[in-house]
Amino acid sequence: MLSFDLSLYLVTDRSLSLGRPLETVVEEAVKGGVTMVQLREKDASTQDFYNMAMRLKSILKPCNVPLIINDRLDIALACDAEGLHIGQKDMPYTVARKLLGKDKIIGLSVESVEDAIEANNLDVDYIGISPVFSTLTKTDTATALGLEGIREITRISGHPGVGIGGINQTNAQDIIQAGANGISVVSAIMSAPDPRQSARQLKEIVNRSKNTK
Ligand code: TZP
Ligand code: MG
Repeated sequence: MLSFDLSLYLVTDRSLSLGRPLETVVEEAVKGGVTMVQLREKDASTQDFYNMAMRLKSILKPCNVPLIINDRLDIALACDAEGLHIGQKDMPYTVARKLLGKDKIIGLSVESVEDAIEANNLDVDYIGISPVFSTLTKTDTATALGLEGIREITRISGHPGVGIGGINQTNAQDIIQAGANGISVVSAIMSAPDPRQSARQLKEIVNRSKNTK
């Protein structure tokens, strides 16, 4: 499997990019230190999603930043992305692994301690712990887990974990100190006036928090 770094994981939503092209925001974010990118564009047509994936791939490949595709196994295969991120109600993990092969990264969202216990039976590459805090970016989430939830899940999980939901410069440190290997953000970068600067700040906080853990 490819090596990867969950420290600062950008999840896209082009509707939050303040009119700037998705590619520009992602490129700036990578210059600021983003370590992984997940293409998550829920309302895109298959063709638009595929085209966006190919464009992001050409930006990310030279920087050695893995491109992970949300939910759409067909698109992950079609664009030979580095991986796939699935939720509890998406393609079953074992089927996704069979189709993608053992060399790809597969991440799974867990929304409870029970989900995390079940994920221990699967050789997923990481878990997305979701949502840590409630967020306007995704309103159909399970109940927010809070820092206590992150602590419990990272304690019992056998997989590296990244927190998602309502994370920004004010609380990134708490997420790492609660045991996560990284933070995953949408609006804190996609909607930032300066995505490069925002990514740089978040990365510094994560690195500093890891060093003092
Ligand atoms: N999954 C759980 S919360 C969320 C996703 C995709 C959205 C997080 O967005 P933000 O803007 O970082 O709170
Ligand atoms: Mg999904």
